[in-house]
Amino acid sequence: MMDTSEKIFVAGYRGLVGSALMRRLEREGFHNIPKRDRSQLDLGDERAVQSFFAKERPAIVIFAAAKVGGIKANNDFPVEFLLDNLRIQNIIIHSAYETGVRKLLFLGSSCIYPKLAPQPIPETALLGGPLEPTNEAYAIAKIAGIKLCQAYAREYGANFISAMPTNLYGPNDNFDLETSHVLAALLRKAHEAKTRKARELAVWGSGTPRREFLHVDDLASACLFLLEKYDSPEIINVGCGEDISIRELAELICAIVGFEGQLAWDDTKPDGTPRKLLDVTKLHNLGWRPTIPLRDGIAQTYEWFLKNVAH
Ligand code: GFB
Repeated sequence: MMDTSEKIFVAGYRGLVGSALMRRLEREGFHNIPKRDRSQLDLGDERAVQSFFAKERPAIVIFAAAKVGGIKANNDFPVEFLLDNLRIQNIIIHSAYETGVRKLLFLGSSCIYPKLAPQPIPETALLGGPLEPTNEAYAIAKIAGIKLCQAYAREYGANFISAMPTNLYGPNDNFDLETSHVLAALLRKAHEAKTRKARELAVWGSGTPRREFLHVDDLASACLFLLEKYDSPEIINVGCGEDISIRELAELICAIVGFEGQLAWDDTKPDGTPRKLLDVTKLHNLGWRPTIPLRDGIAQTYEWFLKNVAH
């Protein structure tokens, strides 16, 4: 078991992933968790981050800080997705090495894999073919982060590991329709369509792409599991092992929200990669399983949305 008095720094602690990690760590009894919000510590400011690490000397770092977004934001802002992510990950990984961090967990994304990777996607598919163009910039930044962690492990013996989560959702997700991922966007759209008594709900693309969705509390549980049990620089996938089509997702969300109108498909918007289902054999063999069924997770996230966003 990990020692709950160890100092853990969660970079990006207010985001979807970071806030789930904070809930989980606090529940497990960890109490030595330095918090700095954006106004106190700019993770893109190298000197500020270095002096934070030198002063706080965390034993463990979880890297959950990133510029993220859905298919449209990724496609519209490749410069920011590449530059901001490279900058913050380079600064934090290097500072962690310099101050002797015992273990670092870098979080990547399932979009690091080739557009036409074999399905379900094994870890060995990395760099086996061209990337999906809509999120190439983000994927390249995340691949660079993986490679930097592996380089610190190989060259300097650092215990820097990397996990690749599938598409995530849950409390503190981004519900802005221009920049959000599909699940949060459709929850909001279905809620607003129901409230306005609209006849139609606009869904992007063709509805045929397939995606795998993991509740962020399950990801937080997997992260703690990996911090305890996994010490290899080889990447490891984190998913639930099942995917659904965007059409099925939209229908499920409408049923949960109670919107009874029609779906209207907007084919001016991109589909992105046709399928993205992770092969989670490696993590399953270590003994970890998710616990939150998709329907329950969406219902719980809708409750959170009603209390915190829609009010
Ligand atoms: O979640 P999403 O934005 O990103 O879109 P990706 C998934 C699918 O849902 C695409 C469709 O086929 C979208 O066209 N979709 C339907 C919608 N309606 C909507 C909507 O209202 N909003 C959104 N956003 N999508 C992201 C990457 O890819 O996945 C990131 O861009 C990251 O880099 C993330 O890796 C996990 O799954 O296509």
